[in-house]
Amino acid sequence: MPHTVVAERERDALLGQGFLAVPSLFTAAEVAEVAAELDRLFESFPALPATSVLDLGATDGDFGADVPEILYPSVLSPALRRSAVFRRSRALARQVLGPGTWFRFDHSIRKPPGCGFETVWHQDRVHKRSGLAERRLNVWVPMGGVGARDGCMRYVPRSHLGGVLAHEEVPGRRGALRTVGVDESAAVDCPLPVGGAAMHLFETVHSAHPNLGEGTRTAWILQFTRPRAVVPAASLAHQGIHRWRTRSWRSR
Ligand SMILES: O=C(O)CCC(=O)C(=O)O
Repeated sequence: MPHTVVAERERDALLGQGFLAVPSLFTAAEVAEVAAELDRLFESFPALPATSVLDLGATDGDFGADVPEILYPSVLSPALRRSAVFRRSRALARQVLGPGTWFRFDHSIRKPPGCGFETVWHQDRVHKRSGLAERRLNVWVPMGGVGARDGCMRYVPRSHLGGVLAHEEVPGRRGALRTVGVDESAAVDCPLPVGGAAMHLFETVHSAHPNLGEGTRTAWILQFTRPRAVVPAASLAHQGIHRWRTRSWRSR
């Protein structure tokens, strides 16, 4: 595993701006291996355990038809955890956040062709209930090339420096909390070719475009944490609970 995954100046840019897009972290074959696992899981979406699935679309939409999301796909499909994409993402997170950085969580969000739902502006930290000090990094890996038309990520530069901002519920959208008053004119789109990844910190204000393109947009999102404690008890407990809840599905 490479010790240095991105150049030091890229690391500095990520820490300074709160996000970074890297066009070539993985080979197309490495991404294809992950895409095949995620496709297999999305094909089984209606049969997945209830604790493993969400839909980020309309509250009155058909569940799973708008913006299906799978929680902890790497628990449902352990091959993902062994993939080169996982291993290099973890090495990258350790390079950025430092030694003692652990895998926290993964999920996958799919936007079918013509999906008109943006992922609303938010800070990931707003979803963390405990106020424990820790740093987190998300590595967002698209399964194909993406631009603004087909659902790439977008970020507000330096928005990680202003603390946790006010968020509001979004009428008609499932589970969405939106940052209040985002200045979209300051936002930066991060289009990526296949093999690229976009990264952001826990406090960075971000969103993803709707997918108005012809292809399906699927992203695998890996989150890493550097907790203050040597052993990240909360991360391990969270993963353990999810393993327990999905045990019957995995043993089929
Ligand atoms: O893939 C998306 O639509 C949004 C991803 C996201 O919000 C995240 O990685 O934190």
